[in-house]
Amino acid sequence: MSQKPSPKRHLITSALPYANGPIHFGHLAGAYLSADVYSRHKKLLGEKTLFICGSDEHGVAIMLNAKKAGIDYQQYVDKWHAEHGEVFKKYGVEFDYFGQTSAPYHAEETIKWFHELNDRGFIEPQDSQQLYCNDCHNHLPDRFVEGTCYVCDYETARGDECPNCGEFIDPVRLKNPVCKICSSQNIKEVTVTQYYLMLSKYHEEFRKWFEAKKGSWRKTVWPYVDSLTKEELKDRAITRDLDWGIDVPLENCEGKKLYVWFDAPIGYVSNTKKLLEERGSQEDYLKDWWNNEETDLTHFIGKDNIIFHTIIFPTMSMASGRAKGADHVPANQFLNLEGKQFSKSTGHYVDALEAVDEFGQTALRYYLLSILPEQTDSSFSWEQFQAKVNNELANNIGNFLNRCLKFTQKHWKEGMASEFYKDFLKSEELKVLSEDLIEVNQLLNEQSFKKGIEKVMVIGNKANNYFSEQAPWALIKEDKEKAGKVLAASSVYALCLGVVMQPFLPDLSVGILQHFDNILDEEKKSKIYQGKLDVLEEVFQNGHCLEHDVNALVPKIQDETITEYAAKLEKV
Ligand code: B3M
Ligand code: ZN
Repeated sequence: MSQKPSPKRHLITSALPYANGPIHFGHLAGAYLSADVYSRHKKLLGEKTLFICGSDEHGVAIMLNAKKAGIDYQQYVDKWHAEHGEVFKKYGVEFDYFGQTSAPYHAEETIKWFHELNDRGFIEPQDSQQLYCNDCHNHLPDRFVEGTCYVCDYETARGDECPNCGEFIDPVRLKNPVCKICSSQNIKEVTVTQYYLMLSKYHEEFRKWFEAKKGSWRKTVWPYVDSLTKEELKDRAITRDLDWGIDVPLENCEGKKLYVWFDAPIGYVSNTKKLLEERGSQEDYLKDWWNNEETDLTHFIGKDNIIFHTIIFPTMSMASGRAKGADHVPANQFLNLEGKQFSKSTGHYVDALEAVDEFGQTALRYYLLSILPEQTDSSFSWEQFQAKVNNELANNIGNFLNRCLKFTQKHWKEGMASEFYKDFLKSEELKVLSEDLIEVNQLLNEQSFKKGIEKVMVIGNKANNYFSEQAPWALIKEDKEKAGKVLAASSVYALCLGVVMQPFLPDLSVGILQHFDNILDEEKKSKIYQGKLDVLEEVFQNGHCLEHDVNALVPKIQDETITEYAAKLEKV
């Protein structure tokens, strides 16, 4: 069987975070870190790649919190947008574009989608029963109303969903409804016209597209979507009576806005357009990217966003003719904190910015990647964080790098001649190293990120064991040339580790590769990354000299610090 050729372009998206509260480890592990690894991986392979994200800035939850904070909506979302940008930067999550759905360019794109769907018969008006507050004179869609769940009797079910039983709520059926804007219970039912996305009309086409994904999508995703869509697709209201959002672009729709989940995923597309414009690119965001069969489209999301990314947005894309459906939706499960859900309100929570300032990007990325909830929920624990960082990263890899580079610099100040590298570059060990690198590539191509970082650590262990077994510090006393060869081999390991770590631990990678920047360029780096280690002959053709001071690359985490962080959680 011939191998499928690698797609020409990669369009990678991470769920647009709501501009409505802090980003925590659960979000990072859910939709951002693996996407960043994937994007860096593809770029390192030299493949055309765009990594798109932005803030999701509409919807009732945001309106409620902005009202509570006493600031206008725009100010409120701008503040969260800026803070999220900072978190991503500190964690090394490097989007090509991080836009805002409140921006005019996004409304412009969203309106095109609306018209296209409307013209093709996929949007229809329908009368529906809604709640209206007689005291503050607001319509009460979604979270503007709370009441007792008609399925499980939970007392504070929201107008869109019951947090207790998960029921998709029809607000008019809530018992004892309360207005969340003014706390009034003086609520009436009114008949209002809303516009619906006629998903039912696309059912057959949808299934044709969806069934082709069987076998390639995760087991936590495909069967779930299959069971939801086998019989029919339900039409969904995509308009609301609100004063924040994108205006419904039809006549007689004053006061109506598009539902946040209609415009949010279009943010991936509008942000791509904006990016290409800002880069002065000749490419067309639709023809060359979103509507191009040569594009491989991956949405990185948490499991609570599956329906929108596997059913509704693909249908909007294909039915409108503006974009292709997703190729992969590697939805992650949830990450907990010490076994319980993250909760800012109860204080069972870690401030991601404070943590990264304390522990650094490398330690946190390492631990979070090694516990990614790819197949099942997982849990962040301070004790395990310290153990993994200290034992696996610092003692093992950090220690190897430090010993290898320091020792080489001390004894070969003027650099090491190319002869020293020759034996290792023809050795069995090098072949194994090449196979290991290829395996990391394959794991990342399959979007298996946890296994990917595990494999990187296997390479690190091999390097560390080689160094310890060969004991160059003893060897040098008897046979300097032999010790030199061991160190040359060790620096080849160090270089390969620095390269293969780049997608996972970019900061540490930079720390390692700065020692090789005098013999490396992007093309050679890409070859090493792909396990094409023949290139090392050329890399080391004139030997190698360590020009920069060697500093400890992976600091250990002290017991006191961990105790302090763990205690903060126990207090609540
Ligand atoms: N903002 C939900 C979330 O942050 C939502 C994702 C939108 S992706 C188009 O969980
Ligand atoms: Zn009210």
